[in-house]
Amino acid sequence: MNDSLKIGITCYPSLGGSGVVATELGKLLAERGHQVHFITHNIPFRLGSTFQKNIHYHEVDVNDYYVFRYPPYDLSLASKMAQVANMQQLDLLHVHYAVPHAICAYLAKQMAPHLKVVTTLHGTDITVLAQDESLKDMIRFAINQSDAVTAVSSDLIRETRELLDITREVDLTYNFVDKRVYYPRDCSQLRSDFAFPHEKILMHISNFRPVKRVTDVIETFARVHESVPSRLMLVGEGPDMPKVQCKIREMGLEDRVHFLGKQDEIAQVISLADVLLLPSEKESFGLVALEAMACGVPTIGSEAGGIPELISHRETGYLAPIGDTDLMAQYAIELLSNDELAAKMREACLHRARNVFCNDLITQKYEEIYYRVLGKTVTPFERATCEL
Ligand code: GMT
Repeated sequence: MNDSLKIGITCYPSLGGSGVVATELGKLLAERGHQVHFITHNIPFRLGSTFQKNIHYHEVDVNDYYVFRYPPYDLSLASKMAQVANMQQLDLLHVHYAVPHAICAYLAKQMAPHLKVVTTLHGTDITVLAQDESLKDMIRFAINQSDAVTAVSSDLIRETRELLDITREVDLTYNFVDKRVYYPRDCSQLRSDFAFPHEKILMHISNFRPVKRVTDVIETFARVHESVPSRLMLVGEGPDMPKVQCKIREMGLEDRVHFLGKQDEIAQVISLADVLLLPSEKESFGLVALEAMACGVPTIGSEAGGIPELISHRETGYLAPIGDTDLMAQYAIELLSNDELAAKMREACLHRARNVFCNDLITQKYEEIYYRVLGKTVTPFERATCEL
């Protein structure tokens, strides 16, 4: 290891792609010899509870004194960040999701002036929260005060600049997958529990929030099923679930749809699918489509946000305008009724995931940003090479 760092990481530990990316990054940095300190209100769910070398966990306790109508989580977090930064002599704090983490980091820095702050924007912290006039100025302030800012797609960088009128440099750091975890799993046995051999499997995985447009998944599936014998697997849970169940009943598809609820072994589950559907209204990147790609499964996605940077149209999946379920169904039928095309796309998926979005490349990019903000010149270390 050339120059190991002490890095604090704050993220949402129990939900969302931002927490997944932050935790996986922390694990990879620890493997590369850095000391990683998670500062969160719970153990990040992807961390697991087993001892891991170079990984430390600092729990944020929130004071709930009776005069508080709302326990001041943000202040407790900022205070913990500063304590850990001073006690452990952290070099930097990497916060994932601007609200409230970037502003808490700013406050912590006032109490630990040596600390550098790197903020990663993940999507809805800008596309939804920066539209809220009561938060907008604070988000802009936190971004401008960070020593480095990264965003998970070029589209998110564009939207951040437009919405917040920001001119500062923002580094592009795509989501990534660990190729040791995300690869095509053998699931021929398991598949027979869900579909007959002649049937295809379409899948959707999300938190079932309105932004995911899960009812578009049902409409698309209904059309596909008219031409191609198929099943739909829905993975995840969230507020739109009752609406989705209602739509499935209305369309008479109950016996063709399987609800799997929340699943941890995503690589295993995705490997069951022939195609993933991601018709989101907003999606700064679409981590789940990358997870699918790494398992050799193409995605039919909307043209929202950063999805077109991830999915190469007609090569690793298809892109359609938001809400155009007719076109999405047409693409699915084209793919599912042509085995040769499906095999070609599968290979293209594996190649793209491993070459463009591989863990080594993106981790190295984050490392370079850390060294830059710390003003450290490091001996050039071996460039990560990602390949099949
Ligand atoms: O998908 C979600 O709604 C969860 C959200 C989050 O807060 O973690 O995901 C965002 O961050 C992910 C990781 O960078 C991206 O892959 C998702 O595209 C992004 N979600 C949206 O922009 C809606």
